[in-house]
Amino acid sequence: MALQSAIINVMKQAARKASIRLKRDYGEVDQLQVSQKGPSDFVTAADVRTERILKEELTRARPNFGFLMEEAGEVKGVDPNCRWIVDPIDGTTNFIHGIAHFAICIALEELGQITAGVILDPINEQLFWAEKGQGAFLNDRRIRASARTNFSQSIFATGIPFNGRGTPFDHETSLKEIGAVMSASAGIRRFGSAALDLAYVAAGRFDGFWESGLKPWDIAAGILVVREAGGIVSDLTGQDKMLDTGSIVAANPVLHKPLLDMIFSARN
Ligand code: 2AM
Ligand code: CA
Repeated sequence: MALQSAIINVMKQAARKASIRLKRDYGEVDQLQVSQKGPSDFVTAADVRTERILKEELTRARPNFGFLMEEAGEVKGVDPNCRWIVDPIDGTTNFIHGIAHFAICIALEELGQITAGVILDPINEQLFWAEKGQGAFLNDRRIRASARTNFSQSIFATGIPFNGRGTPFDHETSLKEIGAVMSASAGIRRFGSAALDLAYVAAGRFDGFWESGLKPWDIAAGILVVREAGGIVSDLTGQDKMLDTGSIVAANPVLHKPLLDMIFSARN
């Protein structure tokens, strides 16, 4: 059983509490698929409600901390050094389509450093979590990035731009990246939740993951979970500026550089 601090307990409890209603909402989405309007408005309401529950729970436990949230944006706290970075549903498109692959994400940022992260897949009851210096866990089990060293036997996840996201240049660039990696690897996966892609790298399921155009709440928790699982994380230029640039390359220690180099040369 993993050692847990008070703060990680607060984060897990907030995520679990928010997930109860979210799971019920997800059950209803299927019913809405047939209506012409579709479930989008309903899902937006679920998103906002989930975020509100998370904010209430986290505020009750740490009244002075600030927030950076997908829906409500930035909320300054009394304590300027500590803030929660929150994504109520990462993988919203999956949620809308009744695909059971989405997550609630909470990260704690202290003095600009991510010190704790929680990614909860409520449908599959998989809670990925990490605290700085304490290792990474899936529920109560320690997880580690994969030990695979052969690129051609490795699986890589990515996210690709879609209608409404990214410029034509981004779409073309993404195709070049995918072209390079698909020819050299055992396959590419596109599951639609950057947070769970990172969690799967941490658990050794994916050997690596890359994506551009992401927001801090998509990746903040996952960056720490991957690192605490022994993986390497950088942005697309190899720097530690993922939250600023929105680009990310995460992989096990052997495959990170080959993946980064491959993507970099495919783009340029
Ligand atoms: P979301 O579900 O919270 O929107 C999938 O490629 C990843 O991209 C998901 O983590 C998804 O998070 C995120 N994403 C989807 N649309 C986005 C947008 N317009 N801007 C930034 N990130 C987006
Ligand atoms: Ca997200």
